[in-house]
Amino acid sequence: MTGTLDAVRAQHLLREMLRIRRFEEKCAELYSAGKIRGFLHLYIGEEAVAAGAMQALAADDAVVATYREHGHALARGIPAEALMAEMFGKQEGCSRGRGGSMHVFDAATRFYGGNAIVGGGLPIAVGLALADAYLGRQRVTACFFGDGATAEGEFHESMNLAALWRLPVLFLCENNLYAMGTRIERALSQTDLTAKARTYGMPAECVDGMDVLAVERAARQAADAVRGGGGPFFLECRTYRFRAHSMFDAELYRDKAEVEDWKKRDPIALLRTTLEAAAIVDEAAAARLDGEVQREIARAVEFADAGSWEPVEQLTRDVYTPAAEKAHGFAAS
Ligand SMILES: Cc1ncc(C[n+]2csc(CCOP(=O)(O)OP(=O)(O)O)c2C)c(N)n1
Repeated sequence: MTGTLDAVRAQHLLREMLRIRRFEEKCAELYSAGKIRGFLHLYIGEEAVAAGAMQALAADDAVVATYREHGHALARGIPAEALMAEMFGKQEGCSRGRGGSMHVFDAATRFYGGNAIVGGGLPIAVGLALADAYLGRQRVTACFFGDGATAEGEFHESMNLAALWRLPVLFLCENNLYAMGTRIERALSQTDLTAKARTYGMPAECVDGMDVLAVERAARQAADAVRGGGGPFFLECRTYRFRAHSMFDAELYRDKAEVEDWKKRDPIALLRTTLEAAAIVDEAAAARLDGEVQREIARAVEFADAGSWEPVEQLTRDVYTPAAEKAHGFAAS
């Protein structure tokens, strides 16, 4: 392992996973304190997927995610301050506070959501990739979605068109075994999602989604294949969420022992063990890193707290109406 382990990159991965973990732990606290409202879906346990996969993307690639997307947003490069302000609903948020937890959007990093609709991001990703193909741009669109989305019509239509037109989409399926309270075997006739993807005629692989180094490696190979004109690629990442589906979930559908078992393969602890064995990170260095990350998150909370609410007069900004059309001089057709 040591021979193939790039120390700088591996430490970066550790930092990214810690940033996601600490950000979300703080969000859970702030939700209970009433600072964050609406729905809140935590990604804790799944950090290796976003942190690893995002390394395979270039700045002008696009990312599409689900409602469990704080980790993707952070790993994609949206600053923690802008993301936390978004969580608070403040206008300093990356989506002016209009998206909130489930609809994070950021044009600067080509982050196209955040989508509350299960499977809703898939056709968006295919559309983005179609535009790139038309314009001859060598870009990749990475599309994250859960196992639950593979039962949706949008999944089948998107897979079909992406394969048929050989579009540059990297499908990243986060198989955490559950769709809310429904275990995969109760909802899917084909539970082998990699096999399912292959039926569309696209290459598909499965990777241990708790092992960030494995995810990074697999995602790089997949993204390179897509960028090289190979058409879409499906990567299934087997993972697990340690927390409830959302803040309103009593978790009666799964065994506590199962959760504890998966926690033994906590992606952050797994990488730390590897880095300690390779003498890349020791306890003091890990504590220092954690301290830096905690300070970054504390600054983000301060920034969000000091932020402002959008004035009521701005309520119709970005809303398409005949009045706005007139005011901005759009041509009526
Ligand atoms: C079209 C649609 N149907 C149902 C729901 C309700 N719903 C919200 S989350 C969810 C489960 C999704 O599971 P999965 O895609 O595996 O993602 P995970 O939550 O496991 O990350 C469902 C059914 C929804 N938001 N959209």
